[in-house]
Amino acid sequence: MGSNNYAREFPEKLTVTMAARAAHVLGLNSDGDVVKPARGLYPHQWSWDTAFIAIGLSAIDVDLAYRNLDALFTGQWRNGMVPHIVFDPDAKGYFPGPDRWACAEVTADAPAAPLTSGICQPPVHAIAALHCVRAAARQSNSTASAALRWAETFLPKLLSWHRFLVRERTEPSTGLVRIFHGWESGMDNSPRFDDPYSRVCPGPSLPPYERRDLKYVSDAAQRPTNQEYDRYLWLVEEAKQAGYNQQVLSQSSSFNVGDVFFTALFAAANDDLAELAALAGAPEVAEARGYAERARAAVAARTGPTGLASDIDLRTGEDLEAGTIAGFAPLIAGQVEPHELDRLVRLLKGPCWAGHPGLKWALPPSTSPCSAHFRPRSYWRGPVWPVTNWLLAWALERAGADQAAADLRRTALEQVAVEGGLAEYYEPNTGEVLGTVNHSWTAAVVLDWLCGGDLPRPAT
Ligand code: 2M8
Repeated sequence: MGSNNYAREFPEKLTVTMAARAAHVLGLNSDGDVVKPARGLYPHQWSWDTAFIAIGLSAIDVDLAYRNLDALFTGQWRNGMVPHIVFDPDAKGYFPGPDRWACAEVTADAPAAPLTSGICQPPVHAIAALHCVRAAARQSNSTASAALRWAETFLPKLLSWHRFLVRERTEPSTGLVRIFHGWESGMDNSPRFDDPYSRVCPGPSLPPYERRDLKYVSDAAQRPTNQEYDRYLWLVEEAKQAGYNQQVLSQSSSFNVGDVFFTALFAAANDDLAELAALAGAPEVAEARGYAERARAAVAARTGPTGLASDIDLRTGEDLEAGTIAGFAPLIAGQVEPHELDRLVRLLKGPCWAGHPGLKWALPPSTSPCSAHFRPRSYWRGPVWPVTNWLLAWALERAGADQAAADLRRTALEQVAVEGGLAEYYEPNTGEVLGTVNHSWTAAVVLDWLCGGDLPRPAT
């Protein structure tokens, strides 16, 4: 079992070439120790990207993995929030940059340095931290003890982040983590959010702006539309207006969604936080387990008769059923019953997902090809993302569905090997590389698949 088995199934030369290339891309996207998502398009440090980057780095340089996580958390807010972007003062060219967010001017919760954005992203950092500690434990006795020392320093930061999500973001009646911006989901323009976004109405006071992202992709159709960008920027204005106060935003934000995928990742991250706390001999094991159970229950309550879960628009109470990959939240949340696991695996491999006859590779697109919302070239509306393949394969393996996990990883690696590039996302019907071609989280998951170690199975 384990992700490094995969390398044994690939021709050695190809494995070495791909691993070297992945490591090269991480180097290419680094400024000093900090690995950014991509030169040009994403020149700052992103929150959940950093966690995946650390997972990849842990296979080759675990200290560098810790340094990336630590660097991200230098931007942690006083209320515990880990912002979705920590800005590099020397990197220009990304919009919206720190001036537009104006966080430190608007709230004392935000640090004055480094400057950050004012929203967050899925909390996968505890998953990354545990992954790094396990990688270090396999390497040598001295890396194992260094890992525990690092975990002791990182644990309070993780706890403060998770407590923020419980205190400030957990919606009491559903138990779901609420998000105030589609960017917080990480799946920016997913059709999951079309209905809530239709109720975001940019006013005349929206300051003018110039998009920078379109300079870095060959075809604007691969990115969100201008109308979507107006809404994204309007929500930034609303958040500033609320002084980034989470309680105010929960009343005032015109985008307020209970996000099942975010909540599922929060459940999984709390399981891993509990394990990290246990390893470090810290007293917060039960606290993290409690958060995990509550988040898992919230996802379960949103799971319909198909076995897939749906988000809820907390402004209107509307169920948001859009046939997206976020529906697999119950698999991500963990501890699924065997019959539910069977059903989820069948769905994932079935004709509306990885088994759809039109697909070039048997990999789940970000939106089901059976959905009316499926757009194969448009960002989170249809393309295949290696990073979501990693999450699903990881969750399958954790649930004991080893064969399904191995199939998903093998196909995902074949896609990257054959189509070329370490692309941000791939066109599902043709395999064409889309977005940026040297994307760090793609490189990171490839490195983990090829060089990462066995995952110890939790005791059942
Ligand atoms: C994408 O999002 C950013 C905004 O945060 C953008 O489009 O400018 C998403 O894919 C997000 O999930 C990812 O973290 C980020 C950097 O890779 O890019």
